[in-house]
Amino acid sequence: MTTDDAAFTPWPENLASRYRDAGLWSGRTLGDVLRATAAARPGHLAVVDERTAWTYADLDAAVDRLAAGLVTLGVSPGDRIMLALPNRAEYVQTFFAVFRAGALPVFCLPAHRRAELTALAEASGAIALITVDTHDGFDHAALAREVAAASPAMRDVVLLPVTGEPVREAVDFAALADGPTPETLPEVAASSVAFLQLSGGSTGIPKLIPRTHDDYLYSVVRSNEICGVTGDTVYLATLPAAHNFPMSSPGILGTIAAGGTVALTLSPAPSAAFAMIEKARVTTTGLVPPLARLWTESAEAGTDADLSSLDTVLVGGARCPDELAARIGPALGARLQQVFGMAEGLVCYTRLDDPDEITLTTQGRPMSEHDEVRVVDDDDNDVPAGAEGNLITQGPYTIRGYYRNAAANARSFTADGWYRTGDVVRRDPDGNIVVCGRAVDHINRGGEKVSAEELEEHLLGHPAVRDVVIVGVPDPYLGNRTCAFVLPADPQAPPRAGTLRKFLRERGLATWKLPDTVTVLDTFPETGVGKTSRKDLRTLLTAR
Ligand code: J2J
Repeated sequence: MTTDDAAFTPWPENLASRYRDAGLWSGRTLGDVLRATAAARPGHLAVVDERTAWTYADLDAAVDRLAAGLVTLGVSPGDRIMLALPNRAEYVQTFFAVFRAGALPVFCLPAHRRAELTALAEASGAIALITVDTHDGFDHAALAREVAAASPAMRDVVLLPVTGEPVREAVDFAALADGPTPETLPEVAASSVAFLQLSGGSTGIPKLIPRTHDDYLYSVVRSNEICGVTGDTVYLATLPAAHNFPMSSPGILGTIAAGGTVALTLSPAPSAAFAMIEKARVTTTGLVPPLARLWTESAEAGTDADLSSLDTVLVGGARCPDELAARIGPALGARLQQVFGMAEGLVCYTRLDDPDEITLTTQGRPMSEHDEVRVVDDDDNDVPAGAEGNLITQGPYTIRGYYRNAAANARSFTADGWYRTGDVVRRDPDGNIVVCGRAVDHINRGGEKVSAEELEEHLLGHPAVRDVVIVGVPDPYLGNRTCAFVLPADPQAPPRAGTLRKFLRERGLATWKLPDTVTVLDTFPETGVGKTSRKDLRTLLTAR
């Protein structure tokens, strides 16, 4: 690995001054936003989960105490801190505290396991991991210790107890969050990197996405305008809160910027989520298509829960089938808003006053008039209007480079810094985008992204596997399911699906990445180009 890879690639000066002059980059930090809302409406309910309810005054003070605890622990401005927390009120407290300590949260998922967390620790150089002791029957404390032991830069593991058992060898969250109100916290510049988001379906060195306070806050405030978020909004974060979608489209941060209420559920299942909608009078939420289908079917079958407060349901993360799009609104008694976004930046929305034909069949248009999008062929030439092509983009909240990853930057950005989304799209005359597929990289499994290459590399480590190709196959529920086509080392003793899944689990992979099916073949189909191209093979196997 080279040591001089840039941690952050700035916008070219002409664009940066344009965004600043237009007032898009406001010079405020995410920590400032919470401070301002807490001053404006201290008594308003800020965050509610299954067992906690905090006003803005409560939240603001809790954030300050935890920030002070982090500073006392030795956290310095610019440090990276991994967060792998379930959707609880303390999650919101924690990332704001890390912001106010001047450090950078690395938004990991509670579903991440050893393979992912150690790779993220190495790529980010994180000095601490904040996680829970147990969640969903899994021992996160043991995992955290394994990750810390394997990560030289990591000094501390902070555990948020769920069981109430004292946790040895780790810093106790409650003690850390219970310190005195700090005299001073570091000054944080709005132009600095606020956090590192994760790119879906990364292979090898994880692609970490550095987002600044200025650019992210703009995306959040603009999302609020388009999604009609106000101080009366109650937003339900039911997807894992670390994802860019529930964080910012308009999400938790949008709601806090507007002075609304954030509700969180540990589980997105209709039973848990519908109960919270009724309890907190939720108005707005964001769902991936498989979850939208589950909720829709559940509501169509009849529910006792009172969903009448629900006003807007955002659906995105993967292509929402037109058939499902038409059912969501009527079933849930809410307006559907499609969102096509990415943690690297660009977010497109259908508008609340769009006619049905747009809302139900397109993924919307860029949220900012300063977003620049092009649809190009493989040589980066613009395709004719309305034709399919690769989407590339630049704008006031789209990154110009990944965090310390020159190889990924060379692949994912044009020479003049436009981001190659990897999405194949077409645009209608009004600029509405329809997502047609993916050109590269990952399988979109119901909104969670799976890297075919990463899985292939792991499976090649199994002695019974001579060769393997991972393919995404259309699935009515997930959009795509993950299929492994395997050539066995010994045709008399082909590996079984269960064995391979167990093997991947033991290698420390998150469950959503395990292949849904394993098919053993004698040979791979000929690609007709002599040399075996995995991409061609994937195309062939998908066509099967
Ligand atoms: C088809 N594909 C979509 C959609 C994302 C809001 C909403 C989603 C994300 C997200 C996000 C899609 N139809 N409606 O960050 O702020 C696929 C595309 C895209 C990739 C990005 C947000 N919405 N996708 O999903 O970083 O392939 O962000 O490039 O996780 O998801 O994934 P991610």
